[in-house]
Amino acid sequence: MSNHYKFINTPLPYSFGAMEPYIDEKTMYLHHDKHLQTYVDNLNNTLGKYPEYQSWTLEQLIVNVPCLPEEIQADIKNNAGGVFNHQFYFANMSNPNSSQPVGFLNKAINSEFGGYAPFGDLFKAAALSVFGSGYAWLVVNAAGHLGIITTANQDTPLEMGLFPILNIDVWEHAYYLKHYNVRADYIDDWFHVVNWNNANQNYMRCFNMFP
Ligand code: MN3
Repeated sequence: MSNHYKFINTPLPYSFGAMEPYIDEKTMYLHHDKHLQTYVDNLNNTLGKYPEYQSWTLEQLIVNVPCLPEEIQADIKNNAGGVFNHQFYFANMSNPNSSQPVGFLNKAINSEFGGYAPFGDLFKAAALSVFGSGYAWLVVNAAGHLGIITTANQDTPLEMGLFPILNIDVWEHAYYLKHYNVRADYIDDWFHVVNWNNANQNYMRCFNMFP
């Protein structure tokens, strides 16, 4: 995806059915081609009327919302956030595997959470605690430590000065077709499709360890 206007909803690097049986093909299709597409379209429509912001990157738009004209602030916040959060979510998935955290991120999870299992429990509890629509995130904070946070709607960790490593979308559209109202089952299934290599690369990038 180009990182400024006109934003493009690039195809997923895997098939819609690639996360079966944990995340179903129809959900992946609707989530990417309909939900994410709508955020991309809405963002482009708004920026189409404001050429002065068309060179801004997605991240610049998100962190500089207060600098934008008041009449488009909510629009940009929701839609740029929606594009960022979904790109991040899809990039952090890979074909079902039983893998666990790898590399430097694995070491950090072990030292800061006491291992993968306690981390998983905390992350699941956070994802379950989101009231309404939102996300749970693994982030690096300003002190360089890992943390688990939740965000509402299409808010992002960027505007909080946090560096995102991994996220799970817990809006109902992310799981309702397969898991109905049982978000806990969706979270358990999602752990099978986490792309830990990508998460580790995010972590390394945060500390400039990534080539
Ligand atoms: Mn979503």
